[in-house]
Amino acid sequence: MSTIRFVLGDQLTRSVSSLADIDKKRDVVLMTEAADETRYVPHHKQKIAFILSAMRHFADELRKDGIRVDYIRLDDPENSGSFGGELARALKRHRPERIIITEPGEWRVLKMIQGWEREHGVPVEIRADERFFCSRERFGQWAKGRKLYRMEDFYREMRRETGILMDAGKPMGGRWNFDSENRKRLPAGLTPPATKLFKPDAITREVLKLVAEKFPDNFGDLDEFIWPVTRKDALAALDEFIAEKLPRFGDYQDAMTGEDAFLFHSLLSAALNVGLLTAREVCCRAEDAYRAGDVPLNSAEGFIRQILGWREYIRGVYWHRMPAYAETNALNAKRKLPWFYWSGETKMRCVASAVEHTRRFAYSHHIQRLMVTGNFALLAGVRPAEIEEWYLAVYADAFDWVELPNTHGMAIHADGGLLASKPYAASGAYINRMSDFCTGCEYDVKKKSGADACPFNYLYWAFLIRNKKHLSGNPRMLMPYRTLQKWDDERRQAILREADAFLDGIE
Ligand code: FAD
Ligand code: DLZ
Ligand code: SF4
Repeated sequence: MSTIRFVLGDQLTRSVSSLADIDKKRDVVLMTEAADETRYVPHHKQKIAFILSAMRHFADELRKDGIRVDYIRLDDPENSGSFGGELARALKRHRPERIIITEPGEWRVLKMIQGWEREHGVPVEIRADERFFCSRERFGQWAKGRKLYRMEDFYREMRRETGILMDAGKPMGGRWNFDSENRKRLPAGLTPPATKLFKPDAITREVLKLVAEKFPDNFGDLDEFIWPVTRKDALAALDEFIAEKLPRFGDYQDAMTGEDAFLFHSLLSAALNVGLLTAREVCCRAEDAYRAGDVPLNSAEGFIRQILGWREYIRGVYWHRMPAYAETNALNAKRKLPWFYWSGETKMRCVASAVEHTRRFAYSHHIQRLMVTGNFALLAGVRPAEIEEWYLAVYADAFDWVELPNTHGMAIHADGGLLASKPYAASGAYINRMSDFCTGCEYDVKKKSGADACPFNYLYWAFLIRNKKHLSGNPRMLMPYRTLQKWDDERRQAILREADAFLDGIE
């Protein structure tokens, strides 16, 4: 039976389920650069270039393996611009008896694919994406009957099931979690090793030119293109991370500095999310390095928890709760996204630095995303859909299944606490403790109010006052609400006025 095997831009794994049983003589792989996909949010230029270059390299690798690939380029004059349109054209060219595709990473695309059989009159088999440790069904079993989902519970089950970092049924080192040892500020004099960057080859250079011409007004720079676009390069990035950075990953996981966007982070999320690496091989490499005595346990565990724990958990929540998940707005957040998320023009040095890293590299690390840009959006009450679109657009690793729960649930608490037990709201003191941003900022992190006070300070208290009904009963929020209780009404009103004046000023 001849088959079209449709491979999407984030399915660039030779063992992806849609290619598992390919008949090289009769089947054809369809891959398409689709204008609709490049513009459903205003993607960072580097994100588009990364995906298109990785797709073109993957198509070449399949061809070298003797597989027939029908690859449609963005600038092909016949290109209809959509997955459905390109499938319709491919059906005329190849007249297959069926279509096989691995389930996509977005609810929006899944709905599209589910309509194809009816639309095109050809059987469509949608296969599970087996590149994750936890299937959608397995997550459903775990979530069943739980009112609240907690990553730590899920993570322990994943450790038990996979045996990763386990010894005779017990967690290695006698503890599940070494998070308390992973909160160090970067000490003066410690320079993180340079991050391996990849010199664009001819394919990437051609894509960079195409993106520069077709998307001149999109956010982001193309000058420093940092992403591995082949499996070979992604494996080299993994090797280098394990050898050079993983040993200190744990200690400085939460640290931030304006001097270095990458610190001890792996920069592997983009390669993982498009399929150049698998989660299993990355976790196994980290575990092996620990077993060989090359990295301490707090680093190996801290890193593995991000992938085996957070990444799998986030995906589980997405598929288990969509589409209703995206619709909630538990804190009734209504403000527009400030323009400085795009321009970087703000006196808040921490925010300006996160936006600068984002613009240069389509990257900022987790704590910048969560505790700087995410925290600001939470405190300011930015409308969920607007801040979610920003995160989906600006990061090379951003796909809906992973971006949405991280933003909607973890960063802005729009799911009312389904995913995180308390909002990640913080005043300037947290940012000051974990970074060097406040030194040299025009605002004073020690000041609680006044024109030169750190805006995170009064925004934090105003956020708590505004959301008292929703949050004061949360046992993890008792401390700040006890403090607030000691304030008289006039003081609370003054804070609200100051916060509103600042936010209105931005608008
Ligand atoms: P490292 O710090 O080296 O971590 C190792 C790996 O762990 C990452 O490569 C990633 O695969 C995984 N990981 C770590 N934290 C998470 C997490 N919370 N959820 C899922 N995987 C995780 N990650 C994305 O891959 N795509 C996104 O679109 C995305 N959007 C985010 C939006 C917000 C508001 C927040 C707070 C986080 C978001 N994250 C997202 C999670 C995390 O910030 C990135 O995975 C990480 O910064 C990628 O950099 P790294 O590869 O250097 O990660
Ligand atoms: C994000 C993206 C972009 C920018 N371009 C393409 C593309 O040209 N072709 C493609 O197959 N996929 C692209 N993607 C990823 C999709 O938008 C979407 O996230 C995935 O298909 C989900 O599995
Ligand atoms: Fe950010 Fe406030 Fe520190 Fe300035 S003082 S860098 S605004 S936390």
